[in-house]
Amino acid sequence: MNDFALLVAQDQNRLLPLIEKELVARFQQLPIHTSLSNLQGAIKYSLEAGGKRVRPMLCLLACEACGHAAESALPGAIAVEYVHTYSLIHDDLPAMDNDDLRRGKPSNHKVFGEGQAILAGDALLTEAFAILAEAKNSMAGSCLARGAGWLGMVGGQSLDLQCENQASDPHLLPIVHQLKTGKLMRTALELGGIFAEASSQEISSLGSFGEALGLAFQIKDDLLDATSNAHHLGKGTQKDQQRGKLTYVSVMGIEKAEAALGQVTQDALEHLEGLPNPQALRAWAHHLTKRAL
Ligand code: GRG
Repeated sequence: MNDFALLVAQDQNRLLPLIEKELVARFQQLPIHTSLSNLQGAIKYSLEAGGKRVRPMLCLLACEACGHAAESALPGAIAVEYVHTYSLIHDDLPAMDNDDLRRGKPSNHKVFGEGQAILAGDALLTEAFAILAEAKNSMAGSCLARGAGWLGMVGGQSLDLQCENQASDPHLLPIVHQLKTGKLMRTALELGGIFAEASSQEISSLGSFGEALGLAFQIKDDLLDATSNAHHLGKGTQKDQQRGKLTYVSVMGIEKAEAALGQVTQDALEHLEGLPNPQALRAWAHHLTKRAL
């Protein structure tokens, strides 16, 4: 294990139990009416399906990077993972990417039906804003709305759908990725800074780091989609290629996509200069862009 992987593993051992406990806690109670147990089951199914928890980890580490205890950013970490989980449930639906497999298991709608899957996503999105409202942090609420909404992830998903049905302009590719993946990653980092009560300069640096890291993460995802198999990744592969979707690999080939990944990662790292305690975030940037899953 290299030094970066060791640091990442230490962070995971320390912080993942905290995240896992809080993630399901809000959906653990008995539903008001027993008929709601279907919705509860659909929500818990996706929350407990074993995601990497990259966004909540980065949120907590951003808080520490600004000199605050990670625990203070827990509402932000949970809210961002709820939004991420909703986006994956909706992304797998037949009207979107139509994927039968997610995280090595049947997609939410394959188990619970399309209606329940849509509602599980809706409930997770709503709950994310409830957490931030309960934390009485309106800056956090508007930050999440910007990252998740029509000028962020939802806008990116819309542009992605639009690109599928027309001869796509390769120049749109970084814009789709920046919105679809980069904006929510930016939000995860900014929320850490907001809960740390960091300066606006620090929050902005964290956000720029997050957005660049999101783009790197997506380029890596394109590379993994082109070069791995479904069994290894736990989701369908080469689907982008089959659907004629623009990806970094389809636009520039594997070698240039790898070079772009290196460059964007470097850009991301530069935004960490000047933060009080950036070592953990630096290690995560290296770790995520070298990941095999
Ligand atoms: C449906 C509104 C709406 C948005 C969907 C996130 C997204 C937008 C689509 C998912 C498809 C995709 C490949 C997005 C790029 C971001 C990405 C790599 C998501 C997967 O994130 P991971 O690897 O997932 O962090 P886990 O399973 O580890 O949580």
